Amino acid sequence: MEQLTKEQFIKAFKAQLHTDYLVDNNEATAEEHFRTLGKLIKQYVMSDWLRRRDEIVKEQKKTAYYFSIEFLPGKMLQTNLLNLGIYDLVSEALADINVDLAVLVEAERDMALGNGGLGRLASCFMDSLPTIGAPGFGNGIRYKYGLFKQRIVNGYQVELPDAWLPSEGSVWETKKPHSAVDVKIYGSVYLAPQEDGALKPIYENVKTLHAVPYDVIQIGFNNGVVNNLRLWDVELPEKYELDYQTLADRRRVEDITSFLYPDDSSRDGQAMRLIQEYFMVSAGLQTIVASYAKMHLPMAKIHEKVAVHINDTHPAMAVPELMRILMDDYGVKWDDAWATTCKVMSYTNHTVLSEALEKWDTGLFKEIVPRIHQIVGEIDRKFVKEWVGKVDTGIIDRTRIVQNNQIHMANLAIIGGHSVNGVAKLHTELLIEDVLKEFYVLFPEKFNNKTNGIAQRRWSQIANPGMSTLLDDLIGKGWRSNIHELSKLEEVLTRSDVQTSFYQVKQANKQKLADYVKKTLDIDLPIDAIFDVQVKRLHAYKRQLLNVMHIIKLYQDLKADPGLEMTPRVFIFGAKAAPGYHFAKSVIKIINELANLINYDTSLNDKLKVVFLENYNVSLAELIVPAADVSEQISTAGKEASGTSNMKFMMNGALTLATLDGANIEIKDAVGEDNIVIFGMDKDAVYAHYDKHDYNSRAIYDSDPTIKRVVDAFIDGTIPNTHYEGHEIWDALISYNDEYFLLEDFTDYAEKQAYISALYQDKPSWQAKVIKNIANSGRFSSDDTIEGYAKDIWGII
Ligand code: Z16
Repeated sequence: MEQLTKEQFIKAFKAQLHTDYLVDNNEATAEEHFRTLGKLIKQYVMSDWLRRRDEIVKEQKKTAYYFSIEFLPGKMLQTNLLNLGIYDLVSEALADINVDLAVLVEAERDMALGNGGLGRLASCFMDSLPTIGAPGFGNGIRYKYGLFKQRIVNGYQVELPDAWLPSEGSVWETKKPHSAVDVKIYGSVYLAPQEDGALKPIYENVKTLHAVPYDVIQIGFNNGVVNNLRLWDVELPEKYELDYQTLADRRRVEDITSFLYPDDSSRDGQAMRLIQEYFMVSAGLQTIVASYAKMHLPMAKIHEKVAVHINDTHPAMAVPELMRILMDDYGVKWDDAWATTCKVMSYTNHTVLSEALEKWDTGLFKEIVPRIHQIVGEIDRKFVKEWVGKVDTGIIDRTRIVQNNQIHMANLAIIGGHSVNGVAKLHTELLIEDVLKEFYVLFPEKFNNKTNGIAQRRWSQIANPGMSTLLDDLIGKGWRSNIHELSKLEEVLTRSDVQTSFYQVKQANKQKLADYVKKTLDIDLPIDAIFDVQVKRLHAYKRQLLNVMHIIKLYQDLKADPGLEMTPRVFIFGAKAAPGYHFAKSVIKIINELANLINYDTSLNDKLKVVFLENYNVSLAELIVPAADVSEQISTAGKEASGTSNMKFMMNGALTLATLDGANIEIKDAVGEDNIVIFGMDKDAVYAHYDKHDYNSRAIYDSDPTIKRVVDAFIDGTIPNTHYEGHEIWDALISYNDEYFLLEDFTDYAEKQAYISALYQDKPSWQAKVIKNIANSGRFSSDDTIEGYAKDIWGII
C-alpha cells in the first residue's frame, strides 16, 4: 500500500465528492462526506484485498470459514482508519477543509446483524483474524433489517424495524453477482439407482433461490492484510421465474434475508429461520467447495485446505450439506465424504440453556430440506450402528441426532465435527461434566476450551481516547500494537499522580455520558456519584432484577432516614428484551417506573439516580463502557457461558461486581481477589440446590424482614403504574420459587455493594484497583483467542 499524504487525500476526497454527488465539499451533507470517505478507504485497500485473494489461491493456503447467523460489527469507519494507520492523517486533513471526523462517525449507521454477545464475538474475530494474518473469512446473512430499534414509550419497550441499509448499499461491501449460486429448498427427492450401483438424487418441484454474495472488507491492524466477511442476499433467479408468478410468491422469497430473528436464547422452530440457516450454509459451502475444486486436489482431502466453523447450532446443517455436495455434486463415496467432513467441521457451544440448543421438528425439516433430511437420517443410523454394543444404550438414545421426531442440531454438530469448544473455562467444564457429558464419554478428544476475547483496539483506542493518551504518556505507545504491554502499569499503580490522572479520565468520560443522558432523557447525573452499569440483553438468568432489588433497598433506606450517609450512585441500565419474552419486558417496565419514582424525588438529594438508556447497541456501548465505575456481572453461577462486556469494562477501568460465573472467574484469576468484588453462590452451591431440590424462596422471604420489605415493594404500590408487572415479578420470586436464586444471593450482594460504596471513598485504594484491572486486561484480547482457534482447531497458522 502506498504512503498517503494529506494533500493527496484532500484532493481525492474532493474529487470523489464531486463525482458521486456533484457537490463541493462545503455543501455536502455528513452522510455524503461519510460515504465518500468510506469509498476512498475501500479503494485504498483494494490492491491489498486482491493481492490477499491471489496469495491464498496461489499458495493454496488452508482457509477457515466462520459460519455465523449473526455478525454485530457496529460502526466501522474508525476501526478501519485506525487499522490502516491513517486515523490521524485523515482526521487532520478533514479538519483542514473544515470537516469534522466526529460528525462523519455519527453519520454511519450501526450495523446490527446480531442479537448480543455471540454476534459481537463473531465481529471481534473478524477484526482479529486479519490482524494475526490468518486466512479466515466470515460467512453470514445480509439482513435488510438488523436487530430491532428499541424505543421506550410509557416505560414499555416498543420495537421498530432497523432499516440500517441505505438504498445504495453499505459503503463497506462489494456485490459479487458473478459469484452467485443457486440454493434449492422444498420439493421432494428420490434416489434413482444408476448403472454403476450408485444412487442419484432426483429432485421434483423444488424452489430455487438465487444467493448473491456481498463481501465486506475486514482490515487487519497495521499489516496490510485484508480479509473478507461474505454476507448472502437472496434474489429471484431469472431462470426459474415461472416458479414465482405472484407478487406474494416473490415477496416470500425476498423475506428470506429480510430480518434477523430477535431472540438471543430461545427458538420456536419457525420455517423461515430454518430456510435462512440452510440458505446461508448451502450458498457458503457450494462456493467453498467450488474454489477447492479449482485446485485440482482430491475431494476426499478437502479438510487439508478448508476448515468450516459452526458458530452455535444455527449453521449445523453445514455437516449434511457438505456431505450432499461431496456426494451428489462431486461423486465422492459416503465413507470418504464422512471422513473428510468430520475433519473440516468444528463447533462452538455458547450456552448451557437447553431451550437455546436448536431442535427441529422432523416433519418441517423434511418438507424444507428433503435431501438434507435423508442425509441426516443416514448419519444418525450409522452413528447408532457404530456405538451399539460399545456403550450403554441409554447413552446412544440421548446422543443420537433424531429423537422423538426432532432433529438435535447440537448433536449433529458434535458428531459431524472434530472439535467442540466452550467459551470460558467454567463453561467448558460444565459442558464436559453436565450438559454434554455423554458426548464426552464417546468423544473426549473433541472437547476443548477457548475463552472469549474482545477486539481491544475498538474497546480501548477508539472508545476511550482519553485513557489511550494517558497510557501513551505512562508506558509509551507500544501497548497500541501489543496489548500485553498494559502490564507495565503494574509498576505505577500506587503513584498518586498516576491515580489522579486515571480518575480525571474517568470523570471526563462520565461527563460525556452525563451530557448524553441530559440530552436524551433530560436527567441530570452527578458525576461524583459511582456510575454503576449493567448493560446486556434482558434475561432472567442475567438477573437485572437482583440489581433492581438492591436499588429498591437503597430507596427504602433513604426514605426511612433521609439523612443517611451514602456514597451517591447512578444506576445505569441498557437492555433489549426479545419481543416475545414477557417477563423480560416486565422488568424493563419496572426499571423505568422505578427510575421515574427515584429521579424526581427531591428528598433523596441526588444520592440515587436510575437511568434506562434505550436502544443499547455497539455504538452506545462505546459511550457507556468507558464511563463505568462498577461493572455488574451478576448472573446465576453456571448460567452465563462467558460474558464479554465484563472484559470491556475491565479494560476501561471499572471494578467488576460479579458472581463466579463464565469469564468472571478468569478475570478474578487475572487481577487477584482483592481487585474484583465477588458475591453469591458459586456453581457448586447452585448445583447442590438442583440436586437436592431444597431451595425454598418463600422460607427466605418469611424469615428475612429486609428481603420481605424489598420483594413486597413490587406489589404494595411503592412503584407506580406497575400493578400487573409487579405481581408477575412477585409471583416469579415467591410463588414459583425464584428459579435464579435472587433471594438467596441478595444479602451478600447488598453487603458487597455497601463495601463498594465505602471503598469508593478511599480514592487511592479504589484507583489502585482500577489500574490493576487495566494492567491485566490484555489476556482477554480476541487476537489471542483467535490464535487459539487458528492453531488448535483449524490448523491454519
Ligand atoms: C448469545 O449471544 C450467546 C449465547 C447463545 O447461545 C446465543 C446468543 Cl445469541 C452468548 C452467551 O450468552 C454469552 O455468555 C457469551 O459471552 C456470548 O454468547 C459469546 O460467546
